[in-house]
Amino acid sequence: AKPTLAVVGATGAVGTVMLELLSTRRDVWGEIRLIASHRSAGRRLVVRGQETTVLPLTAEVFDGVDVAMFDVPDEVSAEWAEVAVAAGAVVVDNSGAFRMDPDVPLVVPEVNASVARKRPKGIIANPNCTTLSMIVAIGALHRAYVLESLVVASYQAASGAGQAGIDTLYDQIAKVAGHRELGTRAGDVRRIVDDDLGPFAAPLAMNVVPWVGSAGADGWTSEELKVRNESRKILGLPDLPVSATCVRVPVVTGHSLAVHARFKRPIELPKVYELLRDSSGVLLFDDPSHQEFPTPADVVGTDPTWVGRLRIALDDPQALDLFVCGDNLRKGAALNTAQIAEVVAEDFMAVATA
Ligand code: 2RA
Repeated sequence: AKPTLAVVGATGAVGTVMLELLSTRRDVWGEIRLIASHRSAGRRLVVRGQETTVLPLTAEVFDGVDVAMFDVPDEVSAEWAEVAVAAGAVVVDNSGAFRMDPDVPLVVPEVNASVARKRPKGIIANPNCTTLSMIVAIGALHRAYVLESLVVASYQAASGAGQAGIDTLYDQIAKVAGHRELGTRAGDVRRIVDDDLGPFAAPLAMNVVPWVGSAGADGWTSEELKVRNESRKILGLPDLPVSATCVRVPVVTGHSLAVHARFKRPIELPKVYELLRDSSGVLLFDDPSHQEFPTPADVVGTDPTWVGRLRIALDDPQALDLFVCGDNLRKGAALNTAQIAEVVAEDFMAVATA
C-alpha cells in the first residue's frame, strides 16, 4: 500500500501551496490527512481534487500516519513532531526547531539527498526559505569549484512572514496608493501606514527593511545566522565563512539574493553556464543584453532556482557574483518539503515491495 501522509499546518500560507503541489506532483501517497490548529479545524480544503475536512492537531490524529509534514511555528513543531514520531511517523519539519540538531538531517534533495536516510530521531528538517532560495545553485557550483566563502544580501518577500506578512503588505500598499507626494520627506510613508507594521520592523510599502527575524548575537539577525549555519550544514562545510545581510522588500512572493561566492579553483564563465544549465533544479536566465535576468515577479509560482547576472569578480578570478531568485513558498518551503517526503515515501515502498 502507498504510505499515508499527514500535512500539519494545512491552512497556512505554505500549507496552501503544499496542497496545490500534492495535487499536481507524481502521486506517491495513499491517504492524505489534513491537520491544523483547533481554530482552523473543520474547514474543507481540496487536495488531489477531493474535498477533505481539516482535522484538529491531537496525538490520535497521527495513528496510521507514515510521513508527517509540519508547516507550523517553531514551538508547535517542538511540541508535536515527537508526538508524531512516537505514533510511528517520519516527520519532515519546515520549522526552525530541529534544523541545527546534529541528529536531524537538513536536506535539499538536489544537494544532499542521501543524508535524508540517516535520521536517528525520525525527524528530517527542511531549511529556511532564504537558504533554500540559493543553495541548489551554490551546491552545484561547489561540486565543481569547491566553495571557500560566501557573502550574500537577500531581498526577501513579505510572504516569508506568512499570511500576516502578505496581508500587511497589501494593506500598506492600499494606504499609500494615490499619494504621489510620498518618498519626498523623511517619515512620510511611516506616517501614512503607522499603526500597520504587521510582522515587519518598519513600513514595507515603498521601502526596504534591513531586518528579518529576531535579534541574534553580536548584531546579526536570526535570519542572517540561519543562512550561515544552514549553508554550512547542508554543504558539509562546518567552517565555511559566510556573511549575510537579510533585507525585506515590498514583493509578495519570491526571495532573491545577490551572492558573492569565492572558490578554491579559478572560474571560467562558459563552463559555469554549462554546469548550471545541466544542474537539476536550476534555471539559467542570464542574457542582460535582452534584459533577461531573474526577478521575483517573473519567478513566482515556478519551481527552480533562477540564476542570472553571472560575473567573475573584477578583482578576484576565483570569485563569482550572481543574482538568484526563487519562490520562497515553493522551493523555499512546500516543494522542498514535498521532495524530501517523496524520498522517504520511496523507502516505504521499497520495504513494502521487498
Ligand atoms: C522569512 N525566511 O522570509 C523567513 C521565513 N521562514 O521571513
